[in-house]
Amino acid sequence: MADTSNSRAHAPYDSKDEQLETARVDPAGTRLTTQQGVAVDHTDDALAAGERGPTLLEDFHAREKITHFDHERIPERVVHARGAGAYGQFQPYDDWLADYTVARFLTDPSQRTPVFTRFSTVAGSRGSADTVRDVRGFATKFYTEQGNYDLVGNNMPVFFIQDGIKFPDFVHAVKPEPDNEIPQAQSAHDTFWDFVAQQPESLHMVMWLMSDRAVPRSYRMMQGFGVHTFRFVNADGVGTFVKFHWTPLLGTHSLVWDEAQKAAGKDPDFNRRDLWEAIEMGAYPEWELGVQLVPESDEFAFDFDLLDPTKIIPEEHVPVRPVGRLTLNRNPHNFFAETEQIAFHTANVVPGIDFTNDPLLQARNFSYLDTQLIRLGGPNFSQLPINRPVAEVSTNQRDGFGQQRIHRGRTSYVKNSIAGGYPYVGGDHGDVFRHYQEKVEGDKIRKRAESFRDYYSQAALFWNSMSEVEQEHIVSAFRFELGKVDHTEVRQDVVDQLAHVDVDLAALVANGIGVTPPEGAANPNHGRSSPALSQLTTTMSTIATRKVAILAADGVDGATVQALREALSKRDAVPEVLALSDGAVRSADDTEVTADRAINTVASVLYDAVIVPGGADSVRALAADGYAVHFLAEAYKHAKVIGALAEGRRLLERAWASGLAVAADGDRVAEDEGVVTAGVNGEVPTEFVDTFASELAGHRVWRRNTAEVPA
Ligand code: HDE
Repeated sequence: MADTSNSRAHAPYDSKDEQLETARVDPAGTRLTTQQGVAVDHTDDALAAGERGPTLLEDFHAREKITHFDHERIPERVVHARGAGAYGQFQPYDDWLADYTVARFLTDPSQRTPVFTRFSTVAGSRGSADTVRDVRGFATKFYTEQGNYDLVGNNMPVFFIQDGIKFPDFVHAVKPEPDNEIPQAQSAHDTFWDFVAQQPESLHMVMWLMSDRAVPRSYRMMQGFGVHTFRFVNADGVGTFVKFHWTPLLGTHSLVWDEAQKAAGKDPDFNRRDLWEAIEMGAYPEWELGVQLVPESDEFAFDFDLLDPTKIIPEEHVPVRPVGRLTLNRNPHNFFAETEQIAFHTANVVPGIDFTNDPLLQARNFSYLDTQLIRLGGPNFSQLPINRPVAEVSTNQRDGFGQQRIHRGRTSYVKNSIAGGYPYVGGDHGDVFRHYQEKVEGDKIRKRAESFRDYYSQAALFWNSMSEVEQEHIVSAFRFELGKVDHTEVRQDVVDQLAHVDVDLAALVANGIGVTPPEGAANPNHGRSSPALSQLTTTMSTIATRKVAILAADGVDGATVQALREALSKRDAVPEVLALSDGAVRSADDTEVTADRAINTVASVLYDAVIVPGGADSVRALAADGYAVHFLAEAYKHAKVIGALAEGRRLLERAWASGLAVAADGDRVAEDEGVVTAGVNGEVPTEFVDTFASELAGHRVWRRNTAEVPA
């Protein structure tokens, strides 16, 4: 169980935790003071001239209290403002990577490096909802013995633009429009799609953004990517190109769009809460770090440029090789001090990891330090507890807002003789950072490399690699987003661009948004695919941490509920009994069944699956409750696994009859796909549990046709 209380009852988890402990404070047993340590015995009324008189300026306590409050906000991140984070550790499996890099935290299997990982959305402001259609940030700070290394990635392996100078344009286009600040945390508006139409290099990333990747079920079920091609450097100074991949051990899974929109209202903290709760219950999220390695001699072996961040290296060409395991196992104590004040920077590298000339990465190496200066108020932010390395820090940098250290001595320069030459400069390769030596020459020009010009091939590769249901989701997403664009010519321009990716896709989108479908393929689709790009290939056999709602009212079969709880918990799923009101329900044999929540305080979109146990009275009561019936109907609509036992099956019929499943011609529409039933009370047959679990492990019942089911 993670410790989130304020008092420490355990040994430090790791070197970073030990260091953080020196900064933690605990109000237990203390009395209230001012910031100067002066105790006060009255904090409810300001000092005033008489009972009904004016407040006095000399009330330093009131002034201090209000002044601090007035200054409690710092600028939110200009992008990735909304996020959540956790501590953990990274450990390599073995030392094979030592042939390629001198970075010890990646090559010494005895090292467990402390980390903090922050996940985020990109466009929304700090208070926006979690489940919006957006890219997700996946940033990890490794507090290594050789200094801090930050891997500041996303859950999609490519980016919208090729050169960092376009970033302000891109972000201005996707953010709320400047006249009325509408819409919040959405790309479904004119300026974003105008940008896309004008900037075809964004198309590959836009395909990812319209895919299910943009609505993750959980941060714990997301892949992560370093995006750029980076460079490893080994003990001989030899470089190797590298792409970083994070693979979640629970598989990569998403919400469906209708569900995501509803979850944004039912629980705006959906992803944040999920991460927090999983860690609290000891179900620590885990990812495998993998690398794709390309020898420098193969720099030009691909039909795209390795320096172009709008391209992937298909895994079928260069396999992802496993390196080690990231485990997140502790929640922060204080959101502001830790999650808000953490400062990531792509240029925080350690010996053995270096940059390439990817023009997006080069710009990031400027931007991330620069942005912290305004966000965290000056050049000493690396001394904030969350940002401090565990490696020894000795610089000649002094002064500046918020300096926390008291540097002794008379020298703050090198070389010096007065202070014995300290801090000394030097060390061996592998121990100190030495920039990779690369011969560079060229004219001073503003020009995009010709090798960056193919905007469409990999967008088509992505499209071709999707399963049928994933393709359907992409088409619907384009229709939804472009359907919110007022300028018809922008809609048309985007469709015309899509014709370069795939003419059928362009036509399907055009037909949904009232613009002209393309007359022919602007570019013939090359027909290639990369199976690794489909999320459906990531399904695991586990149902660990999946939330299963058990609907119950008075008269429920108590033994069934108990057996369900046990069977699901045994498989590490999270069963919750939902009742018509909080507290408990009386079972058919008059025992008490604890209700975890009242149905009207939650919604089906917050659960992965639902089961209705038997008990005639319980089912009758549920059938008479709109929330309960809707809960079931909506779960069905969102392709979730549904289970029903004995009389519980009648609630399905009620939900079907409620219009859920009656088509215009009066036929029953609901199929039994993904509906698992058993006729018994008092026990839960093994076959029922096995089938239910295997459907749930598949995440969703995609073979179920829900098109005619009302949303
Ligand atoms: Fe960022 N990005 N970015 N970005 N980015 C920031 O840094 C920027 C890019 C990413 O949890 C900012 O501290 C530029 C790619 C993440 O704190 C800022 C360019 C990728 C986070 C910034 C990019 C990312 C940020 C805002 C184009 C995926 C959140 C606040 C040249 C590989 C980190 C801050 C956290 C945050 C600039 C492009 C990921 C302004 C100029 C590509 C995960 O510095």
